[in-house]
Amino acid sequence: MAERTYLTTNHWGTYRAVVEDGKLVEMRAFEEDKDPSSIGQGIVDALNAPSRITSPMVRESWLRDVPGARTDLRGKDRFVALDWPEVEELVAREITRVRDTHGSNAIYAGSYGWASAGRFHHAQSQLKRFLNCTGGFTSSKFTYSFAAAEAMIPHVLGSYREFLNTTNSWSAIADHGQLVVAFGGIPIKNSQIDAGGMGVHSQRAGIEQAVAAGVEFVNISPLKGDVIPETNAEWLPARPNSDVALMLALAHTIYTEKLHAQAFLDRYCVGFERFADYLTGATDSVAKDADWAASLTEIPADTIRALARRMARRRTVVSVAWSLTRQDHGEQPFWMAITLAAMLGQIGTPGGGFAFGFAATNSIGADYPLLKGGSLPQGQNGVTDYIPVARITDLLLGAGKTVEFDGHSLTYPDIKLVWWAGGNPYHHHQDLNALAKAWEKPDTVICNDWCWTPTAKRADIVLPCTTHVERDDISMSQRDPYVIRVEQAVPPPADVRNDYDIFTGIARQMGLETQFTEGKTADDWIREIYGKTVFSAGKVGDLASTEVDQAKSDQPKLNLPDWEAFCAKGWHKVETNDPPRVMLQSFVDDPESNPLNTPSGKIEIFSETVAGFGYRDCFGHPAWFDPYEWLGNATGEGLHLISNQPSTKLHSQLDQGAISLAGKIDGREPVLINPQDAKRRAIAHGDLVRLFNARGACLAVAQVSDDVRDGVVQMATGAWWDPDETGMCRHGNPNALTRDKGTSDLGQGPTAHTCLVKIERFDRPAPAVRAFDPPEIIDGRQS
Ligand SMILES: Nc1nc2c(c(=O)[nH]1)N[C@H]1C(S)=C(S)[C@@H](COP(=O)(O)OP(=O)(O)OC[C@H]3O[C@@H](n4cnc5c(=O)[nH]c(N)nc54)[C@H](O)[C@@H]3O)O[C@H]1N2
Ligand SMILES: Nc1nc2c(c(=O)[nH]1)N[C@H]1C(S)=C(S)[C@@H](COP(=O)(O)OP(=O)(O)OC[C@H]3O[C@@H](n4cnc5c(=O)[nH]c(N)nc54)[C@H](O)[C@@H]3O)O[C@H]1N2
Ligand SMILES: [Mo]
Repeated sequence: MAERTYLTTNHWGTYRAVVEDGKLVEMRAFEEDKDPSSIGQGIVDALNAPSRITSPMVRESWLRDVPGARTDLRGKDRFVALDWPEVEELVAREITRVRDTHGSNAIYAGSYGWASAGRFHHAQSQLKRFLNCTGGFTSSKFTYSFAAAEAMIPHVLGSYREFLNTTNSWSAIADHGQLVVAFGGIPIKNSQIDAGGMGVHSQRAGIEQAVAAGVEFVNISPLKGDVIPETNAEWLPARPNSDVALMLALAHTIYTEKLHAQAFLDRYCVGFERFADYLTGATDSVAKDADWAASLTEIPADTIRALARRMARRRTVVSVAWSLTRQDHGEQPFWMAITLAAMLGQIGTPGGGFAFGFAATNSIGADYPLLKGGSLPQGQNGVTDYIPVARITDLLLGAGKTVEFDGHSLTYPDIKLVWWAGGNPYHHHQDLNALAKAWEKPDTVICNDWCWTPTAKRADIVLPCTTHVERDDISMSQRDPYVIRVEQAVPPPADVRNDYDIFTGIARQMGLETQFTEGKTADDWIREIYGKTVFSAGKVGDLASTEVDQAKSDQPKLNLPDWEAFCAKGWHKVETNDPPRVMLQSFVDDPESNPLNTPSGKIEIFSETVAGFGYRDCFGHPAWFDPYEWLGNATGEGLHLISNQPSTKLHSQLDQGAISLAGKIDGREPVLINPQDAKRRAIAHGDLVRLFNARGACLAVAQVSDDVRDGVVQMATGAWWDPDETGMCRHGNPNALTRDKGTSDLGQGPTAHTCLVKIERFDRPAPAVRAFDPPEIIDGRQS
């Protein structure tokens, strides 16, 4: 059979898409990638499954009546398949109506989500550029990944992103480090992916390099499997959400035994004394010592003291997983980790200091130079209203309501139109039953996607787009050495379009085509984006945005091939011979000449700015706050639910594909439960169970295992939400159970990892899973 291969990349890696007789049959690992992820295979059978959306659609009541009609039928109504010109006209008319009657801020298009990895066909960039041409939209700030840190850490270090991208590398830890204390582990499952795609998977080799060099690991997590077995890590199964108590106790031992680096604190930090008064209990009569923490964390006091001494004696990295920010008071763990590392005095040394999120993506811990990729310009947003990203339900219900956020008061606009392209809020948001109620509020919901996700099913207008294997693009990640020329492998279904073409068509209806396209084709834009990448790489090649930053930057120049040479080979690997960079080294070498971008120019262990906000849930220094629900206040049969990232997919993407389906049991999500907890509830391995709390319920299949500590159950995110009439998800989406509350007035981040549930055997007949069924569709096409 005639076989052809095409190079393609998405978040989970680079592959040779194998096409036989015009059909995608396999995703073969890119020959450079020695540790490829199987996630990419999921596209093969998903591509043209019944869950594929093959033409534009409008919800029946919306079409028959007016915008806003029977919004309670979203997700239940039939859809009418229409021709593109008719749908373009409907959309153009609706945007114009909402803008002219209510103002552009009545359009919410934060449109949070991971979409696909190509630099040009990036759904959010396309949507935002388009809406900016129409007058703008209410946007969102920060990410679900670590919103609390995005708000908090700039007050402490002057920037967050900079320190995310310059995390100590595994090679530096292998050469100089001795101990990695990993709060939330170093979960290899998560390193399969990267935001902009990647050429090769390097995380496992990095960890193994450190292991081979004799570096020791401590895994502080409810899950034993949060580190690879090769690390031989000591497992401290602390109670979920108790990390700050543990860090405080480590700090207390280090301080009271005078193991702390006073000279470092004096020269590079401000406010340690005020923090120390809290630590010792001088301010609140509670010494945050190992005995105090032992009851909160369920880690013995002697173990805590021994670990503190070991940390002070060794070259130690204090590593914090991003998950620690996605919990109540998620501002505190990173701040406290920085404080602890400052007390050890090893910040700015290779193999010491702190690290945010090893293995959270492939590139964190890699040594490569930072590549600043070009992107599609989004233009100017005429609307200044925004929300902290996870306040979507609150926004839809709360027109005119005022909320606190990082020292500001924000007033919610009245949203009439919601537009999502490249995200799945019915996967990512907490308390989905509450979201579904709020979702009835806007007049119109528009969704661009390629498959019938729960969000697409709950839209009024569905605009079907191409997938990453159906279009040309280029792909690159900031800390990955590969730039990939993505080739279209197969044609899309006849009535499916690139997001760019979808927006071009609507822009044409509104007389805005030239403004949107600037007269350029997709190919023109892709080439232009590559050109910008070549330019910025040659000029400086890093994150530096101003001339001053660029002049100061120690980043080497990177030379990329010209467009023709790049396309001829299909990919390019950026190489430099520079030694590994060390986070904060220039600051530590010369803090006067290289101050941090904080008010004091130093690390702010006490922040006058934050103290000045006067928040009751975030003080001027890191502190312990009881989470709103956790094992510390659980009554009766309450268990802590960890809904972490799935190993078989990226969020909800490709949940309908073979790789994700193979990880399910009888088509449902597995839930990990400890033998003791299972026995107490007469639950056996493989039983169908119901998880429930006051917010909702879902089904799952019990997997009894010692790899999860007692009192905790673990269920990955990403199963497409499939509620029955009572709101119980038949498929196993944990966001049926999680609470929708902000981390604090400072960050307002999501708090999925703070959640108590009960669990029982489900002895009724098992209901069929309908998650991947398309809605009922009637054909309204003229042609
Ligand atoms: N309980 C719980 N919930 C969580 C988390 C947790 O730990 N626990 N984690 C949170 C985190 S960190 C995140 S980042 C979020 C992730 O949440 P999301 O980013 O919203 O999840 P995805 O499933 O990646 O959604 C991307 C959507 O884009 C679509 N798509 C892909 N390519 C294209 C394209 O080219 N064009 C268009 N128009 N659409 C496209 C996909 O089909 C998919 O529906 O989830 C959050 N939710
Ligand atoms: N395969 C795959 N990889 C992914 C993703 C995916 O969907 N699939 N998503 C990507 C995205 S968008 C993000 S933001 C990152 C997220 O990266 P992380 O935030 O690191 O991801 P999680 O898997 O939610 O959490 C990591 C581990 O933290 C532990 N944990 C949870 N709560 C606590 C706690 O209170 N204390 C302690 N000590 N440990 C705790 C859990 O056991 C969990 O396995 O992953 C990325 N990588
Ligand atoms: Mo994320």
